[in-house]
Amino acid sequence: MPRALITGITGQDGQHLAELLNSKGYDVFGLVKGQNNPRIAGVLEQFPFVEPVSGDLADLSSLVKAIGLAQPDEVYNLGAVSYVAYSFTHAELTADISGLGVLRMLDAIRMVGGLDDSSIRFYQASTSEMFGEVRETPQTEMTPFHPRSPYGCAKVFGHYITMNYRESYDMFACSGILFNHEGPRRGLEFVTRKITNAVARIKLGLQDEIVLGNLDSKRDWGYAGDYVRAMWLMLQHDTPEDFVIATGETHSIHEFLDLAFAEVGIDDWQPYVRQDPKFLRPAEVDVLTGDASKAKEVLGWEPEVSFAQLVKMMVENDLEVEAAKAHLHG
Ligand code: NAP
Ligand code: G4F
Repeated sequence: MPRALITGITGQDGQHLAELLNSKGYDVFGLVKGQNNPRIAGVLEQFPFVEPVSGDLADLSSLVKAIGLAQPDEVYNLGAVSYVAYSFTHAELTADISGLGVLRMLDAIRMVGGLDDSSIRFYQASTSEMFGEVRETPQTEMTPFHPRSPYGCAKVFGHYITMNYRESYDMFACSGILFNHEGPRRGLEFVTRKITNAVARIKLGLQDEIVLGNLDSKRDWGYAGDYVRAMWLMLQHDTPEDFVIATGETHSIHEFLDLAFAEVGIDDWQPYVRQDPKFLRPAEVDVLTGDASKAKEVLGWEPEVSFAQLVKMMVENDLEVEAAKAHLHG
């Protein structure tokens, strides 16, 4: 059986990837941080096939130990401080975990696997945030980076150090430049889930309004379940290469609100949405649109869930979750 170690196992993508690899017969190991975290234990309960291994991307020796224990054929580095707004107020932490954490994991692989052993395949979770103030549209693997947040800057370092270790030490190390991807497991701090959760609660009479920041930004939103398939395909390819993963469509937050509210029968959402400058960022990424032609041609990857299906799936899930919670408490 192939063996995989996933960092960020408790996050949205970690959960989807763990399920995918389990369905393919992998032994799945998940890096978990902290000495006793009930939230993590709660998430892992849903994935009894995942073998937890203790470790933190801030601590090289813990990563060396985790690789030694898991003896993985593949490492998926999904762990990060991933919330862009938080990265502005926690810039050093973000640089440490989302940037230097990549270097530590690459070094841990070399230390355990042997300095010239390229047998462990490494996936780095790069991001469309690296394009930031975009230099061209759509963005491809060749588009120059111009990050607009401490998170984007940290990820640019992670991206280049992955490329550098591939070129310097012949490692099978590659990066997926993934555009925004969402789903029912998305954290409540991100705009899509914040909206679908609030829409469900408004429909159920549990909340009156949603307070948001910039409604004009546009994103290329896909479904997380489709995107983890691309991660796996990259590590099965003959050569380590970087790939853009995106739908190629861009939509505004206005459009997301239109579909989400329509799903619960509300045509005019204006009375339910308030804007507050506290949700504006010091620098914004206005619009992202990815070109995933390379992944389609080389890996045979295609997204399966459309934007409309994604919004519907998220609203339906939040209606179920919030109704169950209300029933439990009421
Ligand atoms: P997420 O839900 O925010 O999950 C982040 C994960 O990182 C959590 O499991 C978290 O663990 C873990 N983590 C945080 N600090 C850590 C540390 N010091 N050591 C080890 N693990 C740590 O993120 P996601 O949406 O699944 O995204 C997965 C990866 O893809 C991230 O690297 C993200 O930056 C990148 N990415 C995401 C998107 C997207 O649209 N979702 C797009 C492009 C790239 P705890 O639960 O213990 O905090
Ligand atoms: O949902 P967001 O916080 O996602 P963002 O900033 O695009 O980052 C996500 O996608 C990246 C890929 O490009 C990942 F690398 C990253 O880890 C993360 O998963 O914000 C989306 C847009 C922004 O323009 C933001 O300003 O929504 C705008 N927005 C407006 N009101 C809001 C809100 N964002 C949040 N989170 N909360 C609001 O109230």
